[in-house]
Amino acid sequence: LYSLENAFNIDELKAWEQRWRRHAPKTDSAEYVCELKIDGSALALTYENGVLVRGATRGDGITGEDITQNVRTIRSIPLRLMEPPARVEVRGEAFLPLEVFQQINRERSQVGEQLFANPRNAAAGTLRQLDPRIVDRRRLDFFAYTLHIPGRDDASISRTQWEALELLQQMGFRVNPHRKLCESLQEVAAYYEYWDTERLNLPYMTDGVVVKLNSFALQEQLGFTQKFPRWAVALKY
Ligand code: 3BA
Repeated sequence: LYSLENAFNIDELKAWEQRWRRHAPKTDSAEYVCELKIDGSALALTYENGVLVRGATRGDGITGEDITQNVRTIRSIPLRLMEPPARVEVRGEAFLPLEVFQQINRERSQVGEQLFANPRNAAAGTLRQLDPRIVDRRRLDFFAYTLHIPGRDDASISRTQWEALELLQQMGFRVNPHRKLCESLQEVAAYYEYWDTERLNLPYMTDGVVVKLNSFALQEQLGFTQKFPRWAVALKY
């Protein structure tokens, strides 16, 4: 899995826009999809003939860790898909709702176990658990954000990230409802500022906004650096 380039303010967001535009100089207006950046563990799910056959974390970033049995306990991850292509890959973020995180730490303090520093560590620790029954009790949740069908041009499934998110939702995945399609960088900036305070009212932890160019054609034109896609940026709080 690729990682995301970080920006920490609107000036760095503008610099990111100037950089991607140098790689696609003929582009005038562009749409952006804003997604809340969920502070969890990135998961890659593989479905074969509609059946969930593998769930993996990023692990060391190269091989990934096979945690299929644990992933099967997450209620918002469908075990079967209706009318599926032969192979489907879905990526997203597994996370612990804040209330569950606090409950786990209360229980750990009662039995003298070391507390989890934050919900991300708790989610990652839970996914690495050897006993799926413990994972089951911890009520992990999952938001999907990438749909990929190997061997197929992604544009044959949907032409945009916005459509891909709708499709994931139709397939039965939980997709974060606070996504927004923006027509300008100014709208992206307003979304970022709005959620800076509003995110504190959400039942899960977020640490920024992920901004993605909506058009898959433009994404393909921009491609990747050694580490990240040029068509996305994490605007952090
Ligand atoms: N969107 C994390 N990467 C994300 C597909 C790209 C991406 C993320 C994202 C690369 C979130 C890096 C790890 C990774 C799948 C690679 C999000 C979030 N999009 N909404 C642009 O909510 N934390 N993380 N995950 N591929």
